Amino acid sequence: MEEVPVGYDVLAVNSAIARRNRELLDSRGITAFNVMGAIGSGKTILIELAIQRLGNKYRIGTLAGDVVARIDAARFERHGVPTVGLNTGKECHLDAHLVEHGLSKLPLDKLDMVFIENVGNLICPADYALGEHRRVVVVSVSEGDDIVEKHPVIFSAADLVIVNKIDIAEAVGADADKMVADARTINPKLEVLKTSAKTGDGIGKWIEFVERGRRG
Ligand SMILES: Nc1nc2c(ncn2[C@@H]2O[C@H](COP(=O)(O)OP(=O)(O)OP(=O)(O)O)[C@@H](O)[C@H]2O)c(=O)[nH]1
Ligand SMILES: [Mg+2]
Repeated sequence: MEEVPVGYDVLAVNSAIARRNRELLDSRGITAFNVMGAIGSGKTILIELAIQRLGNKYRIGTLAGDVVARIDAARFERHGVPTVGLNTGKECHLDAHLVEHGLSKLPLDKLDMVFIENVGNLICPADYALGEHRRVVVVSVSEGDDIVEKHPVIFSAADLVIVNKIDIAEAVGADADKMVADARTINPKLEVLKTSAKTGDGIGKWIEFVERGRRG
């Protein structure tokens, strides 16, 4: 049987474009955060809180990744920040090419930070570098407290893991400390925070991470 030649390595091409994105961001002095995580875990609200608390100190832009629609993009726009919505169609992750397109539409000369909200899931985004400087993974207690140990790959390459919605941990019978311990077992270098975007618990530490993560 004839073998079908594979024209190119998709991940290698992605990595090359990611490097180009990174060079572009570096040349403008912009720090980019790739915010990945489970569907509905709180990615958008955590970025909104960062915009609210840091928007008068840093010039922030956003890229809002979604399969379809621009609901999250509209949420960011309500804070008055430059935003580009990126629809992936059927794909379950952003890739560097889509981000390159998004960056070309942001006023990069007028920005200090870009938050990139990835598509909500814990599997596909892990393989696709976007050119970001910091990788954040958000999970919440409502996914069940075994969600971290079930998806080790995405946590192994993260800088920060946020276990969100701790205000409802008891109601959903989840042990947030177990989730924190699981993340640390996968990657002992990880920073791990417990937060509630509803009560404000731990949000100060998320903001501190963003400020520390900003390149000098
Ligand atoms: N109780 C509680 N609800 C929260 C918390 N954080 C977010 N939510 C709610 O969870 C829902 C999802 O929050 P989003 O910020 O939209 O989550 P997301 O990860 O961006 O969702 P997708 O982009 O759809 O994957 C919303 O109804 C939020 O109000 C929290 O800390 N506690
Ligand atoms: Mg969202």
